[in-house]
Amino acid sequence: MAVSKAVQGLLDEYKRFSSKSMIDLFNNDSNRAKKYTIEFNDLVFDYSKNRFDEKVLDALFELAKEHNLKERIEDMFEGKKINVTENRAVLHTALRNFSGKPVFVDGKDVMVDITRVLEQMETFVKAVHSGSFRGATGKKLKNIVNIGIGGSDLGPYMVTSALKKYWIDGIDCFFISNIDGTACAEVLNKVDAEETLFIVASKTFTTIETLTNARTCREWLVKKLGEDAVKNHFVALSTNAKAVQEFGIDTKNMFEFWDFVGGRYSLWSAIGLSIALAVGFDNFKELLKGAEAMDNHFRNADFRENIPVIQALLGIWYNDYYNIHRYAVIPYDQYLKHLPAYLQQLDMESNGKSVRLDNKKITDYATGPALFGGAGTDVQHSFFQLLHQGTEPVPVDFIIPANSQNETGKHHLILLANILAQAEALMKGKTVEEVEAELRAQGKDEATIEKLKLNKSFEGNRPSNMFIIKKLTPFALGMMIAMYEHKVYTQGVIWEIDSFDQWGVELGKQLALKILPELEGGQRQTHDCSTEALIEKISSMRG
Ligand code: G6Q
Repeated sequence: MAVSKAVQGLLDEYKRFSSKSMIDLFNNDSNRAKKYTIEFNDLVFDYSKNRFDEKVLDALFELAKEHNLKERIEDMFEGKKINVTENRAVLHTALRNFSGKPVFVDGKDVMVDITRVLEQMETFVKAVHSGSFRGATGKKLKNIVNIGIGGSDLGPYMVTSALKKYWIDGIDCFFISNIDGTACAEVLNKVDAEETLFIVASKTFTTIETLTNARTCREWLVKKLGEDAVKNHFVALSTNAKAVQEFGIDTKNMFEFWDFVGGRYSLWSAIGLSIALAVGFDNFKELLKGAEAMDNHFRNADFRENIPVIQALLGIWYNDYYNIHRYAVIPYDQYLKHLPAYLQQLDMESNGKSVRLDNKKITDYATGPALFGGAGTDVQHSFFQLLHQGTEPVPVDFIIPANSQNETGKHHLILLANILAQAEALMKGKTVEEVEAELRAQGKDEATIEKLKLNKSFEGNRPSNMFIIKKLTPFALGMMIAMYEHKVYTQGVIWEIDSFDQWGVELGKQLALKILPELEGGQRQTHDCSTEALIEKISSMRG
């Protein structure tokens, strides 16, 4: 099949370059680390431990050019309807636009509504914290329970956990997402109704998990405090005022957002209310400001200095040319332990697509890689074996703050030493000769050396990015999340897919709606014989 000029350029580069080892690149260029490190607002991005040289990078920038990346970035910021299958603009960037400049969608400046809701959020957050908005029995509201799922849960959950150190005194935060009744029960067992604020977070206000959980919480509250208490204990975050009203939440207790905010891009909108309640409005604003700083960087920095663009292009290089279809994100920070789960949705729901923008099925290249991860050093003791010695390399994003929020003895220095050591080990590896020499020096006999030398060697040449922030502040976190958002978009542009729809989640929902009445004892429907047998088995097991 004919390939474009830029793709051919990269195929040629792959042929020329792929057998080269990073260690040689470092040995031949003492300036490599400096050359391939970008510093931006106390964020250091060292991408030197990746498998590329200047010519590869040039070829990747050619690819970006061929896909009109610069114009496509502008399209997003300017509110063009780049979510083509849903015919929507994509303007999470407008939610953190403090420039004073308008942003238009269909001739309307969306900043007017955005500013209004932000002010509404500020007023409400301050009222809860000061106690001027109280529970029905007059007690201050100190338990915040966010009821939402997917984009209406993962962002606020990750951010509130990441910013635990900034939580307002006396406030506690809980998240109910799963339809599994356990999720609800576990939270309701912990909170006192009189002091609890339920936030029903649902863009559509039709999501079965969220509405079922919200109804259960509502019934629980009404049983304890009466129907009239709902107005003091329930607020809604949604685009759907009618459904909010039907549910029984007064729309003056509703915080609005809009179709141009995608679920997984919504933590910057009213969906971030739980964040603002947890850390205070000023810190929420700092989070937005960090994201805005990254937006400006993404929009204006030359691609050679552009963190999300370089991050994305290196990902493309591995995915499309090395055929590595997975990557790992390892934050070395306990507070960031939910970041990989959040990024899983951001990346995999955005770029796990197989239809192009021109409506053609993708048959000759792979799109979004699978993402996994967890907090270091914990995961060093679980899946790092595969990272070091598995048959295929896994590119890694390492993330760490230089300063801990809980400096305790040598803990943070040990953490820092570990992250640096892991990146170095992945890159350098350990040759069979080195292992032999080491074993010999330990006095091992030749038979033992022969038995162990392959097992104890590391082929190395395994790529990683290193992100270091000065400290995990709301601003730094905002920058990093926005960085990943823009990386994902950049890759979507190169793969020519719509990174902002999610049709792939629909089929399972439809089938669940068909199966539910069957499990309730209704008439059996036709399925494949496995599903039919399983329905039968489960029904009999439940008696
Ligand atoms: C994200 C998706 C999805 C969505 C949830 C919840 O981009 O659209 O994860 O956020 O399905 O949807 P609601 O907010 O409408 O309940």
